[in-house]
Amino acid sequence: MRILLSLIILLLSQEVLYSQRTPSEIAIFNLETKELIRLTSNEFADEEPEWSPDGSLIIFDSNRAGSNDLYQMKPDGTDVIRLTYDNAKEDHGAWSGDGSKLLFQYDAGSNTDVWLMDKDGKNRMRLTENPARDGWADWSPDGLKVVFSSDRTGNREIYLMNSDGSNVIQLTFSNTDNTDPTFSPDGSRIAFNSERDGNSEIYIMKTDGTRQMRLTQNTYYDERPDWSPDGLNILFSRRADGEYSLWIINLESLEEYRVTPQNIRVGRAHWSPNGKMIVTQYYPD
Ligand SMILES: [Ca+2]
Ligand SMILES: [Ca+2]
Ligand SMILES: [Ca+2]
Ligand SMILES: [Ca+2]
Repeated sequence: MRILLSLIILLLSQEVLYSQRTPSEIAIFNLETKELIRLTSNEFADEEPEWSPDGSLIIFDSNRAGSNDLYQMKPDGTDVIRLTYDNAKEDHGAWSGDGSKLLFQYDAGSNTDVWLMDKDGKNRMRLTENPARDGWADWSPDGLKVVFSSDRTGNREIYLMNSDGSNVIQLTFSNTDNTDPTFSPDGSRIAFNSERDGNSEIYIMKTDGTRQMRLTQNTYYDERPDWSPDGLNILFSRRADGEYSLWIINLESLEEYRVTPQNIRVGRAHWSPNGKMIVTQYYPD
């Protein structure tokens, strides 16, 4: 009887977990062959993958062990290692330029903050301490600065701080949501998305917040920019008619094209260091 009861409770708690996040997988899309290779296969939400700077590892987050945690694996999907172990929600991992550290978002239930840790999960350190939602963080290539998004003024704006959490500077002032900031490979600019012009578009700016420039202009929801390793293009997600696909825009010509076929449902994505592949969140069903 007790075993049966435990089983029912387990099934109910699993049901709650499933309903929190849509089941998804991590996959690699080859830009040359257009082949999609699936790296995970389970009923849990595997999300937000990012390739390590040397190409040897992929970090992602998953709720496969109950609470959301960060994991690493090899780019062939083997050697999966769990990096965080507590009941809080850890997600949105980002590699430092030298591959030694990870930024992540930590949510213990009340709000989220930006934390960092060594790539093996050791030496956790809190960078923001604010009742607002702070997260979506990315490093400058030299590791000295961290850019992040926070709703501490009421809507999400982009902020820059030193990588020890000191000297926080607000970069955007638009009264609409601005998020997903990411540094260019040469460290001179930051790409982000903003809803200031009606719906979400991709923007770039200098790292002091000046020279803000819109790249996309359409009625679709454009978000999650990621610079190509050569700095010439930006990969982003576009939601049209409820479906996400990946697009690339050229920074010189502003010409844009669809990367993934319309029948492949994808989410947040990042370039491989050699620029030939993309690792992405993928929805098989
Ligand atoms: Ca999964
Ligand atoms: Ca956790
Ligand atoms: Ca916070
Ligand atoms: Ca748009």
